[in-house]
Amino acid sequence: MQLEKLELREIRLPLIHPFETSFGRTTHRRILIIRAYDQSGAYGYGECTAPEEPFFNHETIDTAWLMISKFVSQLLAVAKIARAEQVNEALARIRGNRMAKGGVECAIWDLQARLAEQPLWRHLGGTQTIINSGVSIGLQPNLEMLLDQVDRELSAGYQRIKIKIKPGRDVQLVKAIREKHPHILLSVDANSAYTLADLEVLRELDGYNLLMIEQPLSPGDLVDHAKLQRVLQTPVCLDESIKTLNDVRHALELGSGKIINIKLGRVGGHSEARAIQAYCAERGIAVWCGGMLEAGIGRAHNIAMSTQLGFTLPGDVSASQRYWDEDIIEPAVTVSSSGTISAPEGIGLGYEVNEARLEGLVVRREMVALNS
Ligand code: OSB
Ligand code: MG
Repeated sequence: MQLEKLELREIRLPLIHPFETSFGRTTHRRILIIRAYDQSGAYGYGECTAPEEPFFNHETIDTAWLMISKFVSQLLAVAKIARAEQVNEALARIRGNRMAKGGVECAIWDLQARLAEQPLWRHLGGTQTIINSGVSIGLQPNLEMLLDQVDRELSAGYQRIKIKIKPGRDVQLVKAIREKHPHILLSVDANSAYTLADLEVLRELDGYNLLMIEQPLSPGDLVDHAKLQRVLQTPVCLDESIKTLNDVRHALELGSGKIINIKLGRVGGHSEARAIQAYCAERGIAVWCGGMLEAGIGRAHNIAMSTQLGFTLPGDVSASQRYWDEDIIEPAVTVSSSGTISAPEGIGLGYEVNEARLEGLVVRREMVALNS
């Protein structure tokens, strides 16, 4: 592989339903699509998961665009990358900005899989051809709408329900769902909205047989998460806190949680994600694949990643039709009535990118040369 250029395109895609978390509400996605070209003319696709605003972590689509066009491109040009496995290391000098780096890294993995004429998931060493799927339900306008949404997702077959919570909208939601559905796999995600001052509420949640409590405290608070985990039966799952394999090692050594949510963008791409799942698998720590409201390209990368053996819990990767009127890939991602997604057999991502549809959504573009 000899990289030639990166094509950056921003598309705008309205969500079918607004998605609300403790940190904000999203109605329209602005998504950065990256295409990495080889000298031969072959290319691979990546989707940067940096959101519109810096409320999940520090990154946004605009900071990612700048990082890629100015710094990622420079380091890639100097490194003369021959293999996707080298990208993570070549970009290590850029601090943080993992969603920016990850979008590019994923595009280069897709390119390499296509050059090898293999499905990306096989190329990455994945072995699970059936992926277990759950849903993440945002904060709803009222309890009735939440309960209806839970019913709809369960009838569709999803294996696990996760709901968003925030202070003042937590225990009563969980209690109402548990009364209707005593035995389903149910979890909550706080997106860092609590502190140890909220211990009483978190202890109350502990009484509802939850599969996990995801990211209750601030991203940097591994010590406080450890204090919390010591007094809870329910496993704490870390999302925002995990940016690297080293973060996972620190968290597990401290006892900050028992489950790890892996997001490709947040950890900077497939190499780091793969290393994290291998590290956790060796230690019997369950991992699952998180989501960032991805369009089809990001969704397909999440599916490829989820075929790795360590992904034992149902993830947040669900059907395209829960998000979009029409996805940018064909076929759209679908979920079976038993809540599973099948790993696709086509080469690369295994889904066709609908270039005509994608081009129709583009609002900004830039070509970045990689040969210095
Ligand atoms: O914390 O997992 C999260 C969406 C945006 C930002 C953060 C999160 C989420 C989700 C949705 O929970 C997952 C999805 O459906 O893509
Ligand atoms: Mg989360």
